Amino acid sequence: MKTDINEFIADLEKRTPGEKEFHQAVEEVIGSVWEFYEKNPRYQKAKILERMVEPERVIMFRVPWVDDRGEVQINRGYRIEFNSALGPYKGGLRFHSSVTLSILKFLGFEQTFKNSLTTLPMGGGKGGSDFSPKGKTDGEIMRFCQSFMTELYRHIGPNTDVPAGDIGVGGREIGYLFGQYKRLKNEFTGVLTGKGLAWGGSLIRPEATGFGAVYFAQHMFHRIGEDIEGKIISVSGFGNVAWGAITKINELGGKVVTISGPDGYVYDPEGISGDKVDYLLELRASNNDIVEPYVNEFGGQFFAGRRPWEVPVDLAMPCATENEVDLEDAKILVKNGCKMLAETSNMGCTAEAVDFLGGHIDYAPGKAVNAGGVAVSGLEMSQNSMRINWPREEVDARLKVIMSNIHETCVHYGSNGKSVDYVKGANVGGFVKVAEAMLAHGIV
Ligand code: 2IT
Repeated sequence: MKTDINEFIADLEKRTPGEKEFHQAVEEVIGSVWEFYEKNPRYQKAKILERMVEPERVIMFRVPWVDDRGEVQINRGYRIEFNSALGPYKGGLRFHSSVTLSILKFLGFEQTFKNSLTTLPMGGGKGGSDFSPKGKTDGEIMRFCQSFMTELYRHIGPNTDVPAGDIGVGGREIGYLFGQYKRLKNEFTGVLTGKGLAWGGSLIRPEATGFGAVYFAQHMFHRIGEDIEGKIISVSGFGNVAWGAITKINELGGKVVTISGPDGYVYDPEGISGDKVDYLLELRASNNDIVEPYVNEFGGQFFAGRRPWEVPVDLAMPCATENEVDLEDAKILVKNGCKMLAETSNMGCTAEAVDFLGGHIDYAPGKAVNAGGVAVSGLEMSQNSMRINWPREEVDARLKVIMSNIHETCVHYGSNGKSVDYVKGANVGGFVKVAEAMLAHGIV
């Protein structure tokens, strides 16, 4: 039995050399739940934590496809089936050149606790490929998706593993993946979420991650007697998640002054609202992965190669990718009067940034803040099982209740009287249910 947190981490690092993002994600969770774990000999005896950091199954495969010039391309495909204690493996697929086993293991690990927080019956999984849709034609993306699914289809199913989108995988990719699955299996089932509305998708799924994150941030403000209305907010990214968050912030009377891409960030002091929000969809559809064209359309300033955290705001919402806020960024945010950071990307802050922010302002981690996305995926699964479609209001009402419950769970497990440790609250809250289910299932 591991007696000490450092020994546990050292052992993990020895068994998974080089997987630094995975180690970072595990360390954060273990740091929060260790005290709880030590007080529960039942968990220790069953080696719950030791089992939790080992994925139930890792699938890696070759994805060959032919580009428009007739040249053969090879990518690597993955599906990490991390934990099925609470339901079928559930989590997105990421198509991006930065994808590695370590990144997908960190995401699958986080997903297990996030899905637990939603209260819906979903286990944790994640997958994807080092394929980058940037600059690819529609035909190339389709052929890649078909080749990817030609291997993946044998490992997934509506009661086994239900993938969805993530970075680089949106409605178009889910369509091609679904089409190939249906063809290979001769089955029309809810095997993927994020589907089109005409073929089994759920209303609000595209908006859900961003909407849910803003509902969560609104609860954070309400807890300290404030409101999103009138607040100045910085957002990073310009994809689906940023778009959903910006839409909801405008609805609630906040003002978003930044977006960003791999090329730099845009500062628009007038606020990103109205047509400017619709334009984000155009930018995304162009497949170029740059935000600079925004200033040619609407004005504002573009800062090449920089991140938006140097702009003074009340609330920061990282909506792009992991480790996009480092210690320096965190210090500048706090120095400029930022009151709150609602992490909307998965592990958006480095470990050092999390430590610093936690000591100065309200910081809530991605697995709580962004859980609205997978929550509405869970609602899509329910609708598919019942073979009905709920109206928009019904899905949105359920999303609101789920986000409110997640906030309450964080407060329940993370409150120390006056302030709330959202990291501890989310990690312990997510952990307890998974641990109890694993105990009930025996040594499997
Ligand atoms: O990180 C995430 O929670 C997602 N990419 C969504 C996963 C899902 O199954 O909807």
